[in-house]
Amino acid sequence: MGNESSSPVDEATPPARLHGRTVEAVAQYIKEKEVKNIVVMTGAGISTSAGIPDFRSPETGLYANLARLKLPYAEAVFDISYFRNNPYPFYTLAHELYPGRYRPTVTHSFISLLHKKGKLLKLFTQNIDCLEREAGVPADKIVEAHGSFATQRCIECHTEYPDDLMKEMINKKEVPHCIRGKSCKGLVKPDIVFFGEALPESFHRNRSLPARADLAIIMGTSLTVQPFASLPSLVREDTPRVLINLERVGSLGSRPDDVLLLGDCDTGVRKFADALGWRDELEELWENTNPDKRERDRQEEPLKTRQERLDEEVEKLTKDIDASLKLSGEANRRIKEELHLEQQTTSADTTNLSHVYPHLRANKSDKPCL
Ligand code: CNA
Repeated sequence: MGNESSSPVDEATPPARLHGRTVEAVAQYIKEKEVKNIVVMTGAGISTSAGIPDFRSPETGLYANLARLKLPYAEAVFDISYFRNNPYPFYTLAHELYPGRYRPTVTHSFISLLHKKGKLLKLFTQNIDCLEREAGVPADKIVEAHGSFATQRCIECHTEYPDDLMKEMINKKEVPHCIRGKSCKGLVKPDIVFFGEALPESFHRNRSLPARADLAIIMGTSLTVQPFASLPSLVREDTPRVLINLERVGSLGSRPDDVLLLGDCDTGVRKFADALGWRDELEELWENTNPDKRERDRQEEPLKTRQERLDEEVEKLTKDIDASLKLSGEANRRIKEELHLEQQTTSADTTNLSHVYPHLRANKSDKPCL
């Protein structure tokens, strides 16, 4: 399986599962077969439109722009041996890549929508930017194959380093050291997998999932970093695979049910959503990640709450008044009855209440009773 041919499938070969090698045919397959187990595999290309450069795109990629960090070779920025001697280039980059500075792309929202629709089996991402979480994909649906900025620890004694301190250090562009003090002065590094480090245990634990998928979607990756790059080949031969990427990569396009959507991811997922009839939902979900909208919602919320509180207050007061009017009506009735009784009894009767409620006697309508 891992060594499949990468030459494109003959155009004349008909697909086995799909009605055609188009995104519309994939949408039809999802609906007709009620597909629920979609595995998504992603890389840096899904975050480039958020403003985070990928590694390998010529001119715009990170590797093409690392000259300012004066590295001996571009990959050194993520090399653990190099980091031990010189952590500054990594921390310069970390300052730029740190989560919280970027908005998820519509492609991240598309993955989130797959989850909302109950169709996402697992997302395997090589990205460290945490934008999938930001877009609403739950952590238990994500395998961060190359780790992420979510946690960090000392590279010597592995003591965890607090999140708030890390954020502070990255913002100040300072290099954090182990919090154990004199006993360990090790460098602290986010739990991002560097070259020369093992992949997280969750990657290995979930590695069998592509074989269980009934559809695989591969987006924004050059599929050059192993072992991640071999994941698409673990998808069963008769399971459709969709590639949404600027270029053809890996063995995608070599099987009869491979569909290639070559171009940018955001355009690709919009086309996919159109074919599925999910476009409005997708745009709405993405709009919810817009910080301007979040800010507007935040500003409107207290106003709404104030208005709601006012409405509730008015409603409560109305009920109280109604209740007390009803009560006083009943009380008045009782009093009137007692006063009426009083009239009929002798003035020496000790049960008479006219001395207690003199105002009732003054009441015009009550006059006949007096
Ligand atoms: P890569 O090797 O840089 O490849 C990116 C791929 O995406 C290429 O094939 C590009 O043609 C393609 N691409 C770029 N922009 C778009 C776009 N808008 N639409 C469609 N396709 C596009 O990146 P990989 O993820 O394959 O390499 C694995 C590395 C990259 C992992 O170790 C990551 O940690 C690392 N990385 C992550 C981030 C991030 O978290 N956002 C950023 C940069 C690098």
